[in-house]
Amino acid sequence: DKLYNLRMRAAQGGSHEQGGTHISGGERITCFSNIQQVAMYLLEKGLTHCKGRPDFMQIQLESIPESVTYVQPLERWANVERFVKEGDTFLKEGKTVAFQLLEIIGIPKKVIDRAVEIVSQYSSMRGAVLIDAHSGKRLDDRGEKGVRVSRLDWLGNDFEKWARYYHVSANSRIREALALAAKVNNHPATIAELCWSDDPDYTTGYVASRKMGYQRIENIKTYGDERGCRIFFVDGQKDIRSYINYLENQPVLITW
Ligand code: PML
Repeated sequence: DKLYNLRMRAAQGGSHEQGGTHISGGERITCFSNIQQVAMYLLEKGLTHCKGRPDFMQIQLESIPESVTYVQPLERWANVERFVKEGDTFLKEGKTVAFQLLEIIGIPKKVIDRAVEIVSQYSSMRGAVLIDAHSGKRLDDRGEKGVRVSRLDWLGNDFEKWARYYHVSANSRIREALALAAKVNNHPATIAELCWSDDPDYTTGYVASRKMGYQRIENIKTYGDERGCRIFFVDGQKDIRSYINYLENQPVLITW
């Protein structure tokens, strides 16, 4: 059966191109008979974002001609609280925990500091910043826009099955974050991902990698802070153009 990608983006103060502030975005892959339902879901997501009312929204439908890649969710799933108790040296503030995890994965401290400094130059980023895991140099040339990971979703009810198995509440935020982390970390050029939300009310973020799975970190940012962060630490030896093409264009369905 033919598949379709639906993509939503919403902004305030004009469109993104006009310099408006990005407030919400979303991606889903669906079959033809579910397009309406998925479009409603994205419409609601864009309208009810806590950052405020959008005055620009775009929902785009496209058919997916390329063959789909099926990817498993990251193997390990943990709330770092559990990790903290096991390791017991990590009884620290969220960001410190995140940076220590990244160091364990193999990202040098100066690269982490440089990456966070690069992201904090922008007030509202839509996409991800790609950072060379060895040199700390930015590898994409997308400025404030960043690289937007697109064409991904869970297959059928697989997220609900996964959530039931792990006793995780089946909310859409975790659904989307896990799918994105699975797509991004499935590519061999990704070494690790660091993410926290631009939603001022949502202070949980994560560090994801093939090495350590998806590690959720509470209190990774201050309540009320509207600056999000999405950094991919990348093996700079790999072909970056084909990596970006994978992130933006390769359709991926997460199966469990
Ligand atoms: C976002 O929705 O903006 C990113 C949220 C990342 C954390 C999701 C989680 O609770 O595991």
